[in-house]
Amino acid sequence: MTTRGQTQQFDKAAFKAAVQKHLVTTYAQTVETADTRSWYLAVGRALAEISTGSLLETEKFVAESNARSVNYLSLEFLIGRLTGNNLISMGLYEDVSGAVEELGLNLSDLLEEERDPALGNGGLGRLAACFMDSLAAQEYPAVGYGLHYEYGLFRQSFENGRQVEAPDAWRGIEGYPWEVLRPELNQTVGLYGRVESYINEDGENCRRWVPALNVEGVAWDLPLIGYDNKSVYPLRLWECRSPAPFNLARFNDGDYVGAQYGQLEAGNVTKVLYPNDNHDQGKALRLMQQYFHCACSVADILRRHFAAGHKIEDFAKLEAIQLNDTHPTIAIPELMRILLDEQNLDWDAAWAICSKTFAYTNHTLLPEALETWSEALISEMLPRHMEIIFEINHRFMSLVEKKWPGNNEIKRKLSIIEEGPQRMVRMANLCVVSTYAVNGVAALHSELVKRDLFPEFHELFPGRLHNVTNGVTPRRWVKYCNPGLSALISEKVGDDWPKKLEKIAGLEKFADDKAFQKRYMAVKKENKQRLANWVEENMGIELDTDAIFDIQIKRLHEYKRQHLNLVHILSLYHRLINEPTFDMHPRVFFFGAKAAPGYALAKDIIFAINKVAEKVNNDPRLGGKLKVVFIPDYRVSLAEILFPAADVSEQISTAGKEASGTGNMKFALNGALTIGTMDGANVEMREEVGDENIFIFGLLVDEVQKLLEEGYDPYRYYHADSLLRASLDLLETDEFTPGKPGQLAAIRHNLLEGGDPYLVLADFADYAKTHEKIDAEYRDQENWARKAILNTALMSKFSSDRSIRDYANNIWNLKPVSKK
Ligand code: DL6
Repeated sequence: MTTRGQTQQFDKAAFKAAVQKHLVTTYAQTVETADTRSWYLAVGRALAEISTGSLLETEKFVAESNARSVNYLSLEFLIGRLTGNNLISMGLYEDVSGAVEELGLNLSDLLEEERDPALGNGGLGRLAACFMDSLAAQEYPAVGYGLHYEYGLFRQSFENGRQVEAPDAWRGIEGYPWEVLRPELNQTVGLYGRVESYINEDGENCRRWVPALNVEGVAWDLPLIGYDNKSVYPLRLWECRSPAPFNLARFNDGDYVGAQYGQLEAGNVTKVLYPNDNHDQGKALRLMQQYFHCACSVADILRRHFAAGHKIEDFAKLEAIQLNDTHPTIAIPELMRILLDEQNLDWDAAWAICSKTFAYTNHTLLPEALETWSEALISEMLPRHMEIIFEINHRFMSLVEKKWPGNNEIKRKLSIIEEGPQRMVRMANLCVVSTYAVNGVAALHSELVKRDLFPEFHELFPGRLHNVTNGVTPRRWVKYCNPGLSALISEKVGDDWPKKLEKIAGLEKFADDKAFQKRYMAVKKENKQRLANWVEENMGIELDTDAIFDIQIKRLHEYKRQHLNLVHILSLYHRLINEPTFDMHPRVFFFGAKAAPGYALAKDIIFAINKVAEKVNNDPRLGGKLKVVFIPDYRVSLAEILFPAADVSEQISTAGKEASGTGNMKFALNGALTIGTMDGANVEMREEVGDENIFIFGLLVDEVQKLLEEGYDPYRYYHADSLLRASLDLLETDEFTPGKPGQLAAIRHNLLEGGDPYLVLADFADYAKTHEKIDAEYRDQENWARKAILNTALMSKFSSDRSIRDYANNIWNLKPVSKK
């Protein structure tokens, strides 16, 4: 019907016919009965026909070119809506817009019908999505491997200010138009059972796993469409099903419910995404998810390898496997098991392949996020894998003994097995021991990985620890979400900046150009209006777009310190009411954040912000100067409205706690000025934009550590600072919860009696002072425009294309393969 790429013509008539065909044959609607959603689905299917064809061609092309590939294993891919972004990558946005107009439809309305595939929690999952986009845009052969969750991250609503969670059936009942089932790729995955010894044909003693239960892995492919090229790679998501529809013996005995047990259990494995962010829950079902994901993915990588005619000995030459955090670590003993027990290699040969295949990305230093699994659980569910882990550890301990003879303390620290009442397997240690490269995600984070998390590993394996600073895709995060700014950039630097972000540096010379400043700020104003309209329509709150739009959007976590932001808002409230001479430029504080359902304090913080919002938004004494908006159900599609509308970006984590952040990059690229600590990628952003174009405050990593070592006393700050005291004390009153004092007291309690583990009070004064500086600087609009333009112009380092090139050159040894 039509194909993609610059050299092919879009066949409008054929496309319209395909849409109408899908409307009738796939969705059983007619032109008369179809609603907007049916039209969106039909358009999606018609487009997916094009991309699926290209995906199959690319698979064949990559296999035939004997190219090395990267396999990106991640339990999360927070891809966001695909249709609009894919249209841009395919170069068909205008054409399809015109085609659907001829069908009497509006493309923007259709795009709004798409539900966000929320297959991730936050930064880690979104990073994986940006990386897939950049791999495809630069034609690095790649397959993304993930899970086909039936329910994505929960939907959030507020009831009387409190978070309420609901299931997120992201595919709808009709299914997701972009995905395609690949039945020929099904895999069988074993679980539980026992390991037996046997003697093979050559008289050798061997071990093999006899699983007690098998489940089936069904592959769904989503297209990863290369921007302005002809490559389409698969994002392969595994769904767990029972291999038999039901137990026939039980069924014949009349036990209809019992007969379906197997099926119900298998379906549970990929039922729902775990809603944890930076927290390890250690639940058996989660381990089953991880193993299921790894078993299907490793088997599929081997299938591709053999199908292309390659030998097992060449596996590490042709395949790199990147582990996105420790969640897919069990892929390491799984590959070893296959090499030893199925490919019949000896240990050294198997280890030589395995240890040259895997690389691991660490995304956090927080101890509670470093995964451990009980040895008992692994032994029960994956008995052969536990044997292999013991053997890896045994050999590793000999290496440690050689390096530090007789030093049991170091052995205890580095061992993959943590001794204690219940022995635990440390997945991060297993990763560092078994991979050829380990990387942190920003320069500061990678230094702390070396210095604080893995110092002995760094000594033992020099050169294994790397840094790859994160990045974001300029296609989704500027071109698609900010069309006004995109047009302006193209006009000044040409229109190839979405794939060569270095080009935006060309804007720097316009930073002082008054006419350009005006146009740049006019775009910002339009974007603020778009957000204000959304807020009015969906939340009934009227906003003034002359106010400073100050935005903090990210998962809710104490270390990210939304409560520091809240205490500052309380201080402004206090001052507006009690200090007659206090003046501030009108400001709207936006929040968007989901709290893990079991994280009580995070939920209390959401409740408090909502209660404060109710009051300040309606308090006539404030003269409209202060507004607070908590956007419900924050997700990628809302992020696409929020990032372009921000004047100020809040990146205020306790120094040393945020590995990188990527929202910080999206904000700055869209011209928001950052208020932030010297944490994560903020440090490198400051290097790029210069100290005068970013608002840095707060304690440095070493100061944080020193203060905690010396014995941090939050009361010291509370007693010394009357504004801080007054602000915190408001949380004890019924000011925001009329007739119910103390409803918000948990936060104050955590910050005072609870010891304030993330040093909110220690950083408050500097934070408040820095906000005053922002207020003063914003009043000079030309000065602000200049800084905002420079932020856009100086962000090219933070393109995920650069991150992927760093991985390709320094870790994966991967070359682009361009499909003509
Ligand atoms: O690297 C992506 C992203 C970073 O930008 C964030 O700073 C970091 O918090 C996040 N880490 C996680 C770890 N989750 N677990 N487990 O989400 O990674």
